[in-house]
Amino acid sequence: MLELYHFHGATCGLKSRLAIAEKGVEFVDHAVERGYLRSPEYRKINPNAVVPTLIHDGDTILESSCIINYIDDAFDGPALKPDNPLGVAKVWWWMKRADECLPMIGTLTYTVSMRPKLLKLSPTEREEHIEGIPIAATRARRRRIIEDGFESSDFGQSIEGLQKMLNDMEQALQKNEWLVGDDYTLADIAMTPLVERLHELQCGGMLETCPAVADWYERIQARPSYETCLGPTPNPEAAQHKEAGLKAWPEIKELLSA
Ligand SMILES: N[C@@H](CCC(=O)N[C@@H](CS)C(=O)NCC(=O)O)C(=O)O
Repeated sequence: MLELYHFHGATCGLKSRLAIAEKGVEFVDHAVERGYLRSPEYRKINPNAVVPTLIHDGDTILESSCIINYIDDAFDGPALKPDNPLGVAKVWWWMKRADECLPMIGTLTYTVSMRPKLLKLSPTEREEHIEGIPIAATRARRRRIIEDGFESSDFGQSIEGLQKMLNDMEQALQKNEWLVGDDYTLADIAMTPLVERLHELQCGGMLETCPAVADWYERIQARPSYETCLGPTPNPEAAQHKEAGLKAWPEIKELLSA
């Protein structure tokens, strides 16, 4: 039995669900609430209190890149990696890149959309929220985001890093239809939720200089896996992201042109 723990609105959760949908694998969908991630019950299976968590016949697999690679290797269905070592290395390069960019998209999401809610908590509740984050680096970053908002050094660095990510994608997609050649691979899956979140946060303007990425994103949206994952269960935080993103865009645009 294959089981996936995720929450709707989690970028890494979407990554795993896209891989499952592309392979056409049956799974038990444990869509949980964010709050559940910190429960002792969940922390027994994922001590980092994050999603995704994949459980296959009782074995637990953590980390979204390891999860999508495992799904590709363990199940029948279309291959999501090339059949040659160089192609596989290129796919891993993008998966590593997606992992590096995740804290940046998290910083953007929290600064723009989640921070206003967190600032409404009482000082004790806010402290509980921060101290409840098991990973020290994430905890420290969350504290800076809440305290300094758009002024945090994390924010500027993340915008710069995400624009660099889009520029790298643009270079690859000027040459090929998909990130690694002519076939859709795990590289495309890994990058999809990051570009999806930029759109949710109304940062589509960042793609103005990246026409090939914009075209790629249209091809991504036309795939049945996109509809399977986001059609019936769109991100419940999408409206909040949109409203907050529209307000934040002038600030982001200024940072980009600095
Ligand atoms: N490196 C981990 C990162 C996992 C991660 O940070 N997941 C986020 C969602 S994308 C999460 O669960 N955050 C908990 C929260 O927002 O409370 C992976 O790739 O699986």
